[in-house]
Amino acid sequence: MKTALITGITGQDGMYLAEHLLADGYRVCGLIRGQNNPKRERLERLLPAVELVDGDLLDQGSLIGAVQRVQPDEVYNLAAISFVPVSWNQAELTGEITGLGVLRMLEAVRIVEGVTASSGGGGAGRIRFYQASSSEMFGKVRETPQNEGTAFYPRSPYGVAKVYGHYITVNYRESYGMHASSGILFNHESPRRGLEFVTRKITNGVARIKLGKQRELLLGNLDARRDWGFAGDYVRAMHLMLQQPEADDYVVGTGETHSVREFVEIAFRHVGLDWQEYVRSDPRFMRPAEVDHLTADATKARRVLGWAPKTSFQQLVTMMVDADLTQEAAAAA
Ligand code: NDP
Ligand code: GDR
Repeated sequence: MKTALITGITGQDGMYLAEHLLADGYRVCGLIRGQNNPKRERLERLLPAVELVDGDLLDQGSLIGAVQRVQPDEVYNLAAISFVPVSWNQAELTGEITGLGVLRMLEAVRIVEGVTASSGGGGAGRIRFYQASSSEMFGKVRETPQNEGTAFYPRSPYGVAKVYGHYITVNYRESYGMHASSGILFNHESPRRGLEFVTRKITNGVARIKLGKQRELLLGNLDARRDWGFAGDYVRAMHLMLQQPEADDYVVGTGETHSVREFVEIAFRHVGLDWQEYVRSDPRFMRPAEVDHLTADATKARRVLGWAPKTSFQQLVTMMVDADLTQEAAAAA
């Protein structure tokens, strides 16, 4: 039986990945932070098979202790400050967690395995490492679509921190021969997405408007375009990366791009409403520097990993609206 350690276990991807690995027969351990994390109880209820281990990406000793205790075969580093607007208000903290946190996780693996530079180059160490890199690294895109060779041009402190995380992962692979892979994932969503992200904000807003609990939906830039997929599909790609003989970098996305406006239209239409009657523009949700347009070229992931998304854009939007309708109706009862 293989053992996986997942950081960011309480987040959207952490939960889908844990489910995927448990179904595959893994022992799954999750790093959880804080003395009274409100998400602990929910996680224990939904995924009782996951073993929780205390630790924080800001605390090197706790990460070494976690890797020592768990003795994982695979480490998935999903923890981060992941909401882009927060990164302008808390730029230093974002650098510490989303950027330097990756170094601390890599160091924890390296120290526990006793890997040194002189032992590198030949596939040193047993533990395989996954870094959750992001299409936000492409930012103001240098070419369309974006692949593993596309130059980075991040547009937020979050994107800059992710570029550090990506390159330090590549560097540990090259310096120490570690099996460390970087998944450059494009936006992926689900009914478990946090309410602050635009997709879930829209689907939750649509459900609440339909049920008469909310009158309008305030949004920022409707023209931004993203390559949106379903999170449940994307965690399969993470796992496949760590099953390859060699570590590498992979772009993961659908190759289709849609505007926020299109997402809004489909979501409102699904419940029989005209979005123009409810959506208002609010400058509070505009960003100091925007990422206008992202499209993935996931040819390498398809060819090497045999990975392909199973959920269409339309299915994703309607799945999320339906889930929010059910949840909001139950909350009202
Ligand atoms: P979420 O925001 O849902 O989850 C983030 C997780 O990080 C939470 O479990 C959170 O724990 C944890 N975390 C935050 N700070 C710390 C810390 N100091 N120590 C330990 N844990 C911490 O993100 P997603 O699941 O959506 O994304 C997972 C990863 O993938 C992130 O790194 C994100 O940046 C990246 N990514 C996501 C994409 C997407 O579209 N979803 C696309 C590309 C990359 P807590 O509950 O305690 O706050
Ligand atoms: P993003 O996701 O920044 O791409 O990062 P988000 O859903 O926050 O924004 C997507 C686009 O929608 C526009 N937008 C709004 N966004 C929010 N949150 N709220 C609004 O009201 C709103 N109106 C318009 C934004 O300007 C933006 O262009 C996500 C995160 O999961 C990152 O962690 C991850 O790395 C990237 O996806 C890939």
